[in-house]
Amino acid sequence: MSNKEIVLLNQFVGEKTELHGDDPKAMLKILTAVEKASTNVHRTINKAGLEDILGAAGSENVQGEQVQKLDLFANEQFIENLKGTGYIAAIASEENEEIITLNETGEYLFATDPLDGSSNIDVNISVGTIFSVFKRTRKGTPKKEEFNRYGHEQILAGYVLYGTSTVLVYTCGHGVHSFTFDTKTNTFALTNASIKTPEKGNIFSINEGNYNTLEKGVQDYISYCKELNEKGKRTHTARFMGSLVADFHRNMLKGGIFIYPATADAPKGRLRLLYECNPIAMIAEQAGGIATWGAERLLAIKAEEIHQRTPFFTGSKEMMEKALSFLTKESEYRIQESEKIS
Ligand code: AFP
Repeated sequence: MSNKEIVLLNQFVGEKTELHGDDPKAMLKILTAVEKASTNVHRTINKAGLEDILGAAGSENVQGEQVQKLDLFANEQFIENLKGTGYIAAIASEENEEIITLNETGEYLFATDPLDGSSNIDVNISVGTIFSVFKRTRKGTPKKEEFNRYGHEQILAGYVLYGTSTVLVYTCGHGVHSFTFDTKTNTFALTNASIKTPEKGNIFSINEGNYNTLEKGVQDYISYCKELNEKGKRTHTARFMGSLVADFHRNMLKGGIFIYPATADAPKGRLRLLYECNPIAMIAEQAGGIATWGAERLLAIKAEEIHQRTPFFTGSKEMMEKALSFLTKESEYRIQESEKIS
């Protein structure tokens, strides 16, 4: 093993102020809180099976999904640590129907899915935390409507992937940087600055269990991915873990496309705009990829409510362009949404 120079997350954020927007001090505080919360989540997830932390907590969240004990633990960690910064006015979390006020004088809003993919925890598959930060446009008691913002207004977006190692990835609009958790020192160290996703790729990630309920354009794209080349060999490979952060992270590094379109069960898509798709879309764009809801840039959508869902297509430029070329203009959902944006 080589002895390369170690740059810790707080050092990187503190020193490279030009990469951290208008208020680098606030970004440092917020990212340090995210680091602390995700360190606790990492430790607890790693004890899954040994302690009574697996399984359902016995309630449903606002999406009607079974809340897992670890969902609640992760939610508490982010709330507690962000409260301590003084910078966050309110949090919109997947786990809470209403926003949670942290500090009325805080200048920022935080949206999060504290533990995405949590239905996978019991079977030891990677999960993630996804987060997004907006600057407030008003002062005083935070209101839920303040979260109704365009994705392109995010000033910080990121995720933590609790995988074979735990990795924190973020952008403040000046490149995507990733840090790996060192279990010996309990710190996150820089492992990849200014990540760029390959322009081409061959991984397609979609839940094909939904195939028969998908619009024809998406079905046709899936068939295209399954075509063989002139030598009779496959042209693409399929990967879908059911854990957005893990699926996206792999595709960003290797080149691929992730699709969660509208389905019969979820006519507006399954994933949440504010705290799943927006942050991932900002990372995707910053890495040189594309993110859309099917017709236009995802970051051009203005949220109408905190738990809003959206269809989501993101990935490497060439794969995305090909996929979008299959989508017909006739999709009713797309026509309605396009009208709202234009
Ligand atoms: P859970 O957090 O309920 O496990 O959902 C995970 C998720 O939001 C996202 O991470 C996956 O890509 C997607 O749902 C999987 O949904 P399907 O089970 O419908 O494929």
